[in-house]
Amino acid sequence: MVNIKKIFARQVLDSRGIPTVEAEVSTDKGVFSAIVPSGTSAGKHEALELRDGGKEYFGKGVSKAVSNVNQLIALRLEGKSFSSQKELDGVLLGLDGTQNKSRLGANAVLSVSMAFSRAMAVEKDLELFGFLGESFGNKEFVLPCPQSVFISGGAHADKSTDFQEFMVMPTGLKSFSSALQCVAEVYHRLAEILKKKDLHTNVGKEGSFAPNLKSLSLAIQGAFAPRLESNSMAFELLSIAVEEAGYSLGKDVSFALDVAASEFFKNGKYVLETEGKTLTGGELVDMYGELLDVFPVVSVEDGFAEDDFESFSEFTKKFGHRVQVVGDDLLVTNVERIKKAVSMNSCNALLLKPNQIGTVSESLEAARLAFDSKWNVVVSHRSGDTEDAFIADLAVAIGCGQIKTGAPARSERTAKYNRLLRIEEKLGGKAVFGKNFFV
Ligand code: 2PG
Ligand code: MG
Repeated sequence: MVNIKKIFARQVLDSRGIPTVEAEVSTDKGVFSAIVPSGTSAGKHEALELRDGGKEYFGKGVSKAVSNVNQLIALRLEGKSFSSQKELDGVLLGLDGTQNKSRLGANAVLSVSMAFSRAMAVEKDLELFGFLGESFGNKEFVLPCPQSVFISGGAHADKSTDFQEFMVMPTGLKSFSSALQCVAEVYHRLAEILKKKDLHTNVGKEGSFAPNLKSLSLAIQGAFAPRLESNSMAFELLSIAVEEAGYSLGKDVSFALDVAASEFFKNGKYVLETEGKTLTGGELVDMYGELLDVFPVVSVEDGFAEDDFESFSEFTKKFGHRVQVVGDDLLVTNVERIKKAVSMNSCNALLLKPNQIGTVSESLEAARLAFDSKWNVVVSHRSGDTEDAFIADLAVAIGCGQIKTGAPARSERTAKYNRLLRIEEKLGGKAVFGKNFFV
């Protein structure tokens, strides 16, 4: 039982310099805080992130969400006792009373929900992952395999490629720490390769490189791919980096892709500006098929636009037996949309982002539904993230075996990796790595 003495929120900045909400829940055992992340290529079906509008911070301030915590939520929760996450979240949901958290703001609600998880964990003398695992009904903790983004494009990097994230997954490594070492070594090797080719090594929102690959990719012959254009060029560079760093491509290291295709879906077609192509959903399915034949891609996220369930289904039907098909903007961590995708066989994996839905309990419910549907789950950060490493514990707690949390660079990204190193240490010999991560 947690007795809430005080609730307080303030406006702080996320990693992009954009305001977000930090909440503190005070109990007899201390003060427990949490900070909410925020997306750039956010899905239109996500719960509402309440922003102030007006002049300050170009309309991006969150003072209304902060005062909703300090007034409405505090009034309702202070002096009350709660015995579970579900009970607390149920009260928050009742207080908001809308479908998409538009009264209080999902950012206001989630900040308190996450801070409460930390308070409950300490109350029960558990680590955060222990408490979340208990709430989820999971006893086997699993250290997740990173989906670490090395090259960014799309809305995350001024459209240097059409696809948004080219990621490395050290699927063949045996422990989290060795996987992280591999990720870091390949990342630095990639920087050297880019420099040699006179490409930029400045990093984008998630710590990944954002070279302009159009300049390199005039349909040249690659060492791996017969004909390279800007999007496949990114994988070509990753392949070279993996091998030069001394890892075996396809064995130690595989690739993952977040296309974020809603960003280039125009009038019913997919417009690949950097390649000068306009494709139908079916043609894009075939383009992914060609990439899968050449590169060891094991996961494709948001390959199609956020309401194009049909193209997702076509892709899953053709390639779902050999690749993880992940829904992010398509599903927005929302059980109703997951149910629809399950019934249409549109995906075989859920990208889990607590701020898309707004409470810890609903995030756990979404994960439960995905697992019950024999899907995989990937816990994910946002492009606007913070020093809060909550998702590291969440990934371990639900035992999904995968986490997407950016490059091994920039502190808001390494905060999660470093927390996972500490959890690995705490679990000692019991630390299972990367299980459950593939179809
Ligand atoms: C995504 C995320 C995280 P954003 O599309 O998966 O990489 O981006 O937070 O901008 O939605
Ligand atoms: Mg995505």
